[in-house]
Amino acid sequence: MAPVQTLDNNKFVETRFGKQLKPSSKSTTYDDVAENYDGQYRFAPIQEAQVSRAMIKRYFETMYDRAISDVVIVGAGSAGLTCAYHLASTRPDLKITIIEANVAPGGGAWLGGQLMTPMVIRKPADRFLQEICVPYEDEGAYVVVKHAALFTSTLLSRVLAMPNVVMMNATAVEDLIIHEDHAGQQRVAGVVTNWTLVALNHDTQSCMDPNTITCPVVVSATGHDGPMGAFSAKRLVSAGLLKELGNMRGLDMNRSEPAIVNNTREVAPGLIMAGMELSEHDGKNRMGPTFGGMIGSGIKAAHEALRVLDSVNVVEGKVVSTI
Ligand code: AHZ
Repeated sequence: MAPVQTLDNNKFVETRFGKQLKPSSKSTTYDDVAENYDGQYRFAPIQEAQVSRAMIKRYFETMYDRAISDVVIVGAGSAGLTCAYHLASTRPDLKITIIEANVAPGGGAWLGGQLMTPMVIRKPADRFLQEICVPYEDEGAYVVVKHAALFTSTLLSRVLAMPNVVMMNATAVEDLIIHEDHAGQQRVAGVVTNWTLVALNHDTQSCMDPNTITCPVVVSATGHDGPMGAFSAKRLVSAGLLKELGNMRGLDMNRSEPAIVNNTREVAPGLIMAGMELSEHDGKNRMGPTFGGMIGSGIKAAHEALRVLDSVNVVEGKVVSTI
């Protein structure tokens, strides 16, 4: 499948974590600038409008560009971020856009269980920790990262440093684009977005219309709880594409983790579901505070996305035929 548009490779440099943005070549010397901590620290001069335009230009150019993406990932928890990392590093040519409703990405992966800091990950998902260079203690069947935030902040920084990834946080997916495709099938063809603060206020203000991102594949990893948990699973039901929610079952670590990883799949044409959202869709057990299943599901979702992309022809973000 051809990417929607090619990325400008001249802007990037190869590092041990893959391609990263080159530092800007625009450097002006200001004589009166000084990094001096003896009371003489002096900044380069700036106009307020420069700051505004520096943000606005980049943000809205990015939005314009990503109105057509190759893959949209909904939710930047442990499953969504792992999917983004695997997908973006395997296919640096794909435009991957992450939409995260919260201001702070990371979902529930800033802590382990009952607000404690260590994070438990069952083998073989420890291989992913080695890949992204997160240290851990090996306890045999499982490993422990000293603080869940070490995992999440490392993963987040690796993902955001990749040139083909864009993340829009404080932005909610509040609906799915659903088209009839070339074969007459209902297909998820993108996402409907709004600022989260707007999405949370539809019952206090009259119609505040959303925006859209068109793409051939959506990966939904919105978790099972939180203000918008299991968003796409619930929308599939109300859109008539799923008869009813399976509803997440009680905690069983040994049943849950393999079930989530092995069932991560395209649940409706164009929509792959990953992480704990799948437990609500399928009626699978929860695992509580062990995160190997989220890593495995994120990687499986990336494989599924590539399988879908390789099986369709896409024009302007729309699937026009199968290969
Ligand atoms: O903010 C949500 C979170 O960061 C985001 N999200 C939810 N709805 C959204 C929407 N638009 C945009 N409509 C949305 N973003 O999705 C992210 C979900 O992260 P998570 O950590 O809640 O889910 P996960 O499946 O990646 O990880 C689940 C971790 C759990 S829960 C659990 C248990 O309860 O037993 N065990 C584990 C390991």
